[in-house]
Amino acid sequence: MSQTGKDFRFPQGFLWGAATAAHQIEGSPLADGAGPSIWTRFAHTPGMTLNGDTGDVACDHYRRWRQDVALMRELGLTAYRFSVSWSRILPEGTGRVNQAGLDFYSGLVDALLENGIEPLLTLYHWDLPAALDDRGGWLNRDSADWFAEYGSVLYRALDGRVKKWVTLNEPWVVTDGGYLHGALAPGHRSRYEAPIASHNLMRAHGAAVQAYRADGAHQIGLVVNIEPKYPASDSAEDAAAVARAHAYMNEQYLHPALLGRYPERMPEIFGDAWPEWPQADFELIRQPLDFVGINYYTRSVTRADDSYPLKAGAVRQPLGTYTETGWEVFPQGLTDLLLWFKDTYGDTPLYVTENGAAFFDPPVAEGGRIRDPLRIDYLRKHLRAIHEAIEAGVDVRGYMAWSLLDNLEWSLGYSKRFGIVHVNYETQQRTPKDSARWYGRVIASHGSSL
Ligand code: LGS
Repeated sequence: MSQTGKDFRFPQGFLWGAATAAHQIEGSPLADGAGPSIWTRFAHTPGMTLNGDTGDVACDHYRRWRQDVALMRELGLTAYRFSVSWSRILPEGTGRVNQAGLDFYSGLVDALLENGIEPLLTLYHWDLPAALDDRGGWLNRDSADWFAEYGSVLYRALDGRVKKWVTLNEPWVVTDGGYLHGALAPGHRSRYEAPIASHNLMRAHGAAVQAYRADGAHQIGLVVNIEPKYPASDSAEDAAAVARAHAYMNEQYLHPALLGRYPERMPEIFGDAWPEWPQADFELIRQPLDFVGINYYTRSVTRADDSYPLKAGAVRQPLGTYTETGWEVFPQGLTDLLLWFKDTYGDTPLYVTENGAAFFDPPVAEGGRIRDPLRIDYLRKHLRAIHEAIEAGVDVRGYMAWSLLDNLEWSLGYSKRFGIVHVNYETQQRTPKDSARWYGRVIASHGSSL
């Protein structure tokens, strides 16, 4: 029972996990025959990441994975979401398979299963093989075939041991960061490229699901980052800005995947850069999904402005609480989103596949303790928000905290710590923060102690 007197027990079989991604934790990007990815290249381009931080070492998980699985077991996790680095498996992106790459993930999956931890495997968490970027990357329509080929190699090697597969992580971020605003690899800035990259990502998603139905027999889904948009005022301009921002971020990928069409406002946002798409593409994109994963961090209070090309921006809340990355803590938004999803798309099973916060953590205290009460507060409030949605009838089946370990936050380098476990980047020592111990107790009580 929690301090509020309410019992927050979660449904039987609810998965309690933590999430990571290959480029952010593994290190050794070129080991054992792997090819470079766009992130290896991007991070080694001067000026692209804070302090020039790269993923060359990261959390050295590629060599310390056994210890990391032991840590997960110690915390009592029942699930672990990780991603596979495509260019470890196919160094040129297509064609020749690198057995050593498959062996690495196969060993990891076996160790998870031996410890009673269910693996959730993400095929694409942003690290496209550099060889495929040289062929146009996501701007090339062939990318759908490349991705299905890569998926099939993994399905044949791991399906059965892995029973939950994710095609793409956050196609919105891949496109907005990688092709529209250029802050993420491959660093393009083009209103004309962005819709094409998005569309090909979704074609690739569809092709990988299709391939899974041939080569796999369990569950596959898509992970999107979505955030509710609330109007900054009651003006008609702000209402229109909210509608644009909502279509752009929340519906641009879910609509084609689940309804087989784009939201109507897309041409309004992209103007003459929005192409006419062949109808057959939507038949490929819209494949029956076994689940959808939602990554939730914050909300946006939105107003009309002259930002390009959306003409909508976020307004800082004077009374809000903000994390170290400048994102407002707003747990109610997660309940709202889960209810919105059910209303809009129906009863597809959902997982919260990422949720968490970067806060300034004090140094490791004597006895190896790290007090991070703000992170505990963040996680508790969001878990309660999920519980509220479940009580209201939304089928949420699991929760993955972002992240298991402090890690490489893309262009922001090692400056932001999201882990429930602290990583000392000099020694690679792992130290569970108070939040990790707290989460372990929540898991042991099935949520009752929230
Ligand atoms: O590390 C990433 C986490 C951290 O925060 C992870 O690899 C991604 O999948 C995911 O995008 N992550 C993340 N997203 C938060 C996005 C919030 C954007 C709010 C922008 C407000 C100005």
